[in-house]
Amino acid sequence: MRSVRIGPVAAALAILSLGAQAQGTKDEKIVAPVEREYLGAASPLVTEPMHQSSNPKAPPMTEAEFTRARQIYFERCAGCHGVLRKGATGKPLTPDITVGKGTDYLKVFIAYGSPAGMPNWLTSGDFDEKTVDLMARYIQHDPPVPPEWSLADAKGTWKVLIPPEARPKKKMNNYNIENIFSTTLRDAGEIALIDGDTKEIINIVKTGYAVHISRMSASGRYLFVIGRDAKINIIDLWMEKPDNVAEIKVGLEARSVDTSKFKGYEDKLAIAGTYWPPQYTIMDGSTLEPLRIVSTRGMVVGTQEYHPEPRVAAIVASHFKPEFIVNVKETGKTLLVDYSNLDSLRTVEIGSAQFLHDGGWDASKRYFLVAANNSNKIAIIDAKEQRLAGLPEVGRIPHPGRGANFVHPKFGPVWATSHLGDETISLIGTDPVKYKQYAFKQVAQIKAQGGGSLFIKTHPKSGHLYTDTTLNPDPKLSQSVAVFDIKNLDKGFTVLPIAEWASIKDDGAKRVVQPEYNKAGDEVWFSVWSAKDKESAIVIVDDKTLKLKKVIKDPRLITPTGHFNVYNTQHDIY
Ligand code: DHE
Repeated sequence: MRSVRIGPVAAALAILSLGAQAQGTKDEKIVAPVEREYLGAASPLVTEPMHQSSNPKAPPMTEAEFTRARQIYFERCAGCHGVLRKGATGKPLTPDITVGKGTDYLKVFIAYGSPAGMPNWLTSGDFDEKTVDLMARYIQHDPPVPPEWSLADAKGTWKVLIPPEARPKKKMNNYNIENIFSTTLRDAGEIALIDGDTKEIINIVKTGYAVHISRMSASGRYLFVIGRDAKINIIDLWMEKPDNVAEIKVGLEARSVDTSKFKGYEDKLAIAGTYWPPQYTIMDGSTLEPLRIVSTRGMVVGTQEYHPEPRVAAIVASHFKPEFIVNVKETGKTLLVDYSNLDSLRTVEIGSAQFLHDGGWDASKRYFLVAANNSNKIAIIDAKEQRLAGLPEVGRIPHPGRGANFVHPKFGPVWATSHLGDETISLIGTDPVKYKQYAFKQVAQIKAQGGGSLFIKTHPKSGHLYTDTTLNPDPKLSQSVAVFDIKNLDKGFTVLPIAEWASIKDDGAKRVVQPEYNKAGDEVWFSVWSAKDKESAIVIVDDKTLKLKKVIKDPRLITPTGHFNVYNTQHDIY
């Protein structure tokens, strides 16, 4: 193990304090690397110019050192500690806290990490001693603030490539549009449109940097894609060869997009939430013209303390009212934004728990269930009565994607989530009429393969429930999935060796991620995700027999991760 040079008193103090944290459970030691890997993606803010303001109480830094440290911070640290270092899933690192601790003390934490999740940057080999020292000094200076993003900024990036009047008046291709898949090609900044019937690639479309999710318009014609750099593209599936028709950048960093689905508003509006600046933007649904920007800065649920950068996580469109359901991570609030009058915007604010992340509808599409991931809870929003229906405790770091809905023989309709931090699947009852005693409670926990799970999925026509273990440190688990028979959940699971079935020759990570059904609900697609210079693949499983049906390989399939079937995404079927 390499050592880091620090003063003896500070070292003793720091190690004492680390010792106290080291009593974390065995579980925590497994969770830390899994979570770190998940949160560790470089922020697009890395390349944004920012002003250096020096704190006279902090150790000096040259401009070159500050620039280098800032770059490392946004590549490695911002995902957990926040852009302004006010703390998110990681601890706050503002000068009022860090200056008092001093450089030597901070160096120990950076070098050796903590069982609560702080990586051991020196001993892992990621940082050398000089970098540890650089970062310990950097975090004692005032955090540089990235620029804001106004309507004028958004308009400056807005391009209508094909105006609505020049677009097809009817479908101009022979594709079975409802069974097209949009697959994220994460590190290529592209999506692959794949024909679900023939398994052929229809088009590879350029999108934003490290593209994140795809969503469908209510009519099923327009596909919306958002990149981590907050660039949105609309793809028109009616074109002879479906392609981009409009694009815009709604900020500097983002993850979520959706479109209006309430009767009378189909395809009319789109919305995107940003991580930076912390706000959401409502746009025209066919051109992406930005219409309204609303900040999410405000008070945290419970403590009612001000938070300067509450990031926007999952957004869904309500089926009950002309509303977008906007989940704000750090404040732990869900905003029901009425889009029927953008000049007089009405919002219902529902507080639940901190770090809202991802989620989906129950089968009736009345209740939206969203993971408050670092609170180990699921917030259940009643979209009809605009209130919190429940906030059950689940396993460690729930991560449902959109979750999975099925009818349990005893508990009736349930919604399920898997977890990043443990091997369980939690079932939550969702029928308050016929199964009142189980509604909005965790009614069962099933054991699956292991922690590090990202997504779980089923389909109304399927008798199976699939869950991945993408981020499990054991390659056997990260390269396979577990399948349960819904009628016999107690009987355990079958393991499908998805990566092995892909027959990839090289030594890539081959992480298996995100089960997604085809429209008929009789096939399940998985990505086999390796680094961008290694071979990846898509593996399709026959849902009835659980046998391999098809492997799609193509040099253009670079880092495939999420995939979205048009019909299932359009109708929120999962
Ligand atoms: Fe995601 C959904 C944020 C890392 C694949 N991801 C989401 C959503 C959010 C989010 C807020 C919900 C969007 C919605 O429903 O409107 N994701 C983040 C992060 O902040 C995080 C942890 C770190 C980062 O730097 O981005 C992160 N996500 C990842 C990955 O590493 C994944 C596995 C691979 C990738 O492509 O980047 C990944 N996230 C996905 C996918 C969904 C998603 C496939 C959509 C799931 C669905 O079924 O709808």
